[in-house]
Amino acid sequence: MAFELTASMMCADYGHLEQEVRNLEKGNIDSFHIDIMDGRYVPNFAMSLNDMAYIASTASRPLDVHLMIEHPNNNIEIFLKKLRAGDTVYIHPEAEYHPSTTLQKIINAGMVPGIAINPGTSVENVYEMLRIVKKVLIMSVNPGNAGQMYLPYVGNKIARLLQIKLDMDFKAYWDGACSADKIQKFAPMGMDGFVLGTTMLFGKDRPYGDVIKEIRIMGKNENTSI
Ligand code: S6P
Ligand code: MG
Repeated sequence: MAFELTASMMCADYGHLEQEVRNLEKGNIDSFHIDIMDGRYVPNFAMSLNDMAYIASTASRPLDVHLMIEHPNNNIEIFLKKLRAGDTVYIHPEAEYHPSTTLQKIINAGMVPGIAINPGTSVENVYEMLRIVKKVLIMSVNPGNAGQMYLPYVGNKIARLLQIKLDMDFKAYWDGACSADKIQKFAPMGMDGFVLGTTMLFGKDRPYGDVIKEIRIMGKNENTSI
């Protein structure tokens, strides 16, 4: 089953950001994952508006913007006007009083609406929103940092979400500590894509194209059903 690979740009080399974008595109990455943090919703600051806007102006592939900010509804327009139609914007439902209002703003701006589900949030909590969104980002680490350990209790929820997905109109993506065994297990189960960070893609001293090609092959190998 085909699946998408997206590069977590908070892990990229900021001294050569344009070159990083070019090399990733040459290596056939599908999209660029942009982790925006406000130091409140998560205890970190990673990327911000200008980083996102620069990559949007440089990349020809889509952006996948993961907003880890409180009350995105208050200022989401600032982000939306720097993006291109077809880019994805994920919000965290817990960070918003009325997440469906914010999702509607994303839809109205011509972007793809998504929600990110934290490890401690159950599928039931966000169930109605699954009818509105086109993408669900399943956090397999607590949001805020790259280079963390996978939280194994998330595995049960993923299987359930992939089952629900069969009757709804969203795609499911993995975010956090994505390793070879996760791709081998969850791609054949129906996971639509994976965010690649320090675990598999960045800082490996290997051409991105070689790593990406290998990952695409390993995702086809096993056949596991839900
Ligand atoms: C975490 C963030 C993620 C990370 C990604 C890094 O708050 O949402 O997108 O950047 O998980 O990957 P890795 O392999 O370093 O965990
Ligand atoms: Mg992310």
